[in-house]
Amino acid sequence: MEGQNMMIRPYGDTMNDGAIQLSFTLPVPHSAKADEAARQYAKKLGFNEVEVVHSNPLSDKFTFFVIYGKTTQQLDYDKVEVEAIEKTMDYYEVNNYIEENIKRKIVVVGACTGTDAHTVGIDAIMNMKGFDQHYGLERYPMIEAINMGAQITNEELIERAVELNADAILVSQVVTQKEVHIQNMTDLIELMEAEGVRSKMLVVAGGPRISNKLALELGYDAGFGRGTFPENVASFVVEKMVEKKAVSS
Ligand code: B12
Repeated sequence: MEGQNMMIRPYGDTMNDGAIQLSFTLPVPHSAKADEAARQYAKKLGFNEVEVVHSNPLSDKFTFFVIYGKTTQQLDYDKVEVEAIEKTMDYYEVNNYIEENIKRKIVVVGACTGTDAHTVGIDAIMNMKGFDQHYGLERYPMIEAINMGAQITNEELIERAVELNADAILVSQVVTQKEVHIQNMTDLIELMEAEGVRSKMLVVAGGPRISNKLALELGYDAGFGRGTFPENVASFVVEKMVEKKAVSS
């Protein structure tokens, strides 16, 4: 603590020493010169007391480095604001909530869309066996969960959701190279709007680089990032359904 506000800086060996470990790859062969280039580059980034603690050739033209350095930058923690969905019910509470408030099974259709082949994220949310001891949506007695897998086109996902009269669509986007996720996520919403189905179901996105803020900006109802558990998204969906019903009735 400094003054009134809580100023923070990374912690390494001693409080507020600003010690950071970073890693990067340079497009040069592994050599003493490459190590020195990595050290100088980290200094250019503003780090002090820079040490190259590990370097390894990735190929004959690329080298990977692990660097230790110290920063003097600090942040006022009290001024940090976040748009994340933190409140959540557990597995049992979600099922009870659906029974009491929706009084029927809800239908959720999920997929990892576009050319993205990463199934593990959407499986963690939907698979019966779950993830990290948290049951996936397929396990919930009050949820009919359909996991379409990966490399599903937006058209296929919408078609399936409409066919099943889904309450919510879950979209996973893991690859973000060249902002491909933004394009793909935007296309989904535009297609749904063009087909007149956007207002009929909730649309939720997730992935390691998806934030709630980004998802809202792109026209989604919510976005979930790294470390999400199935009950986080289940809680959001069922509460939002009830909230929307209350507004429309
Ligand atoms: C396993 C893996 C693969 C496997 C995937 C196997 C499979 N069946 O899924 C294979 C080998 C096929 C693969 C391929 C590729 N991969 Co890959 N892969 C990974 C790796 C190592 C782990 C991903 C993973 O499974 N994480 C575990 C899950 C549980 O975490 P998660 O996806 O974040 O999901 C959680 C949350 O994000 C969230 N979530 C995710 N989706 C959703 C959806 C909803 C609705 C909600 C609510 C929440 C949610 O909840 C989940 C649980 O908490 C990562 C690196 C890493 N360590 O993350 C790279 C990584 C994702 N891959 C990467 C790349 C580049 C590729 C390739 C393009 C490589 C290539 N040049 O061929 C190809 C992609 C091909 C393609 N067409 O998509 C990059 C992506 C970079 C980027 N930002 O775009 C990463 C980050 C590696 C890297 N550092 O470069 N990959």
